[in-house]
Amino acid sequence: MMSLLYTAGSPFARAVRIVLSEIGLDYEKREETSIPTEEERAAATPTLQVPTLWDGDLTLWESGTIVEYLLSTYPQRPEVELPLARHAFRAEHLWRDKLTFSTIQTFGTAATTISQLKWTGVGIDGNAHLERSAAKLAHILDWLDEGLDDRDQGFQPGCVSIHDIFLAAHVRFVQARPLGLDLDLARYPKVAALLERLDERDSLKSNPIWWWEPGVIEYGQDGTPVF
Ligand SMILES: N[C@@H](CCC(=O)N[C@@H](CS)C(=O)NCC(=O)O)C(=O)O
Repeated sequence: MMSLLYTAGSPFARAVRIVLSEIGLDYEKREETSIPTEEERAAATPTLQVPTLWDGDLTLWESGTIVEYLLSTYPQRPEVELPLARHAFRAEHLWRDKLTFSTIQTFGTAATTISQLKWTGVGIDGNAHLERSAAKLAHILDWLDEGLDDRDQGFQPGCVSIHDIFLAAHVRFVQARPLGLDLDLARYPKVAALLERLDERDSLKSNPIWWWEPGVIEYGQDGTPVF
């Protein structure tokens, strides 16, 4: 059986968990609930980050690489109205799709950098790199909104793409933490509509992102934080 190392709060790992659910793959959930030592993380990946996936003899890290592997290795798609994309990138839009995905991942990296620095005592205001990171989020959302055809479609019309899933994971991550960031999604109506539709999907509901701030130790069944 496959095995996934992750933390409940990681948007990169959440996107991988959503893709595993979309394909209908069972896996051992190696959820970290305490901060691992450097050696423990290094045993899983030299990047010392989550997620890491094990499938047979194969060990993969980097969330984009993991989902590319999953989509191409496991072609089965449960019969739902809007299925998960067959491939990560459409052959006829290869470079456009790759560019869009990399840009969404840069959004995730900027967002998690802001988050990780906040919890180690460095806020956005007055920190030039974090101010630029926050500005980056707005520019990327603007560019992504322009790239969507209309309010009824995702990045790959006719299916749910990894682009849709990762963008949802990253944006909802920012909104579920007191980072001092207001993404003002009303300025990006096509992105906002896409994320609202995705919120209703079983795979996202069964892998939720919940409110977190220092002091939250667990959650009630409905996601209410327990301090
Ligand atoms: N590029 C990586 C980013 C993963 C990442 O940033 N993971 C965070 C959690 S959201 C992490 O493990 N941070 C710990 C660290 O960087 O030391 C991916 O796509 O998998």
